[in-house]
Amino acid sequence: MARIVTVAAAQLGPIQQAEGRQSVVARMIALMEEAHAKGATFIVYPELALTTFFPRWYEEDRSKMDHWFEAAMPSAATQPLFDKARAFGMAMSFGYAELTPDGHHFNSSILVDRNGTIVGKYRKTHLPGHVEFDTERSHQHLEKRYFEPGDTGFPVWNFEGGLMGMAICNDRRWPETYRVMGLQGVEMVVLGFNTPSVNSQRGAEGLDDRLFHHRLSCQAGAYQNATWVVAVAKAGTEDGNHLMGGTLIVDPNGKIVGELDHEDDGVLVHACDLDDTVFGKETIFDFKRHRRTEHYGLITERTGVGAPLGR
Ligand code: CDT
Repeated sequence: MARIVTVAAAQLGPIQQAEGRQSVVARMIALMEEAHAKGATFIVYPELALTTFFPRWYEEDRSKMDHWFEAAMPSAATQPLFDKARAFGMAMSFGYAELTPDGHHFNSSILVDRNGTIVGKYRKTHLPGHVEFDTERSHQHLEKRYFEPGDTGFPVWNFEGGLMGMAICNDRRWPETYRVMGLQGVEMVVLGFNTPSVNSQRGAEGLDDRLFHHRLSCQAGAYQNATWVVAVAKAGTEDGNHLMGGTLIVDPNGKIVGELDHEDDGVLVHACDLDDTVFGKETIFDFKRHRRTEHYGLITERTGVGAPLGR
């Protein structure tokens, strides 16, 4: 029997620094209305959905960036989104900058059930970029300055009738992200991203390459773990800085079943059958039968290559 999750990947176009949370939440609600009209029961928004991608801006005094963070969730500004989701019976996931009561800063995302209850939280593990202002780069990417590495690991949740996991942006490039969830039987991974369309350290790596790496990562993660992957962009030009689009949904066979071709607010809806994960999980990626853990120790023992070889 089919286990269908009709998911809406809700891409956000650019959010300028001057745009307030209330305005962004109104845009998110408009996307939710469209998703509901198209039959979706689960909506996924991007990483840091409520604000501009602020880690591109350097600030000497880190505490001056706290206004980009949410000290409570739901907050006054996001409560209307939670209310609308509950009224529609719509489950949702979105990313935001989290400031904990004891002063920790995380790049987080949440799973919210159809009653508007937060049932899962994930904190980004693989923070890209750098800590200090880097004059060598064409633009800054200061996630390592403003966030701490997440402390959640990669849990999966019983959610919407299946096993659901979350990742955030750069996490999607790392096979470990999917495999840790795959080893818990994950059936759908949802993730948001803010990806500059040019590599700040290699200008020749532009939009085509960036989209290629994005698709490659999501498709490989999906196929090698027999899971759906829903990847949602914040896209377009934010205060002169371009973020690529490429919101897409990948099936457990690694094939892209839908992709947005613009950089504005928009939804991509697909009825995902979680039972499509079964064939891969019971055959070529039946981990229990085929994995050889005796040879994988380096994966957790070592972070990087030891001595540089061959040069
Ligand atoms: N937000 C985020 O993680 N962006 C990264 C850019 C990496 S370049 C320093 C990404 O992986 O898309």
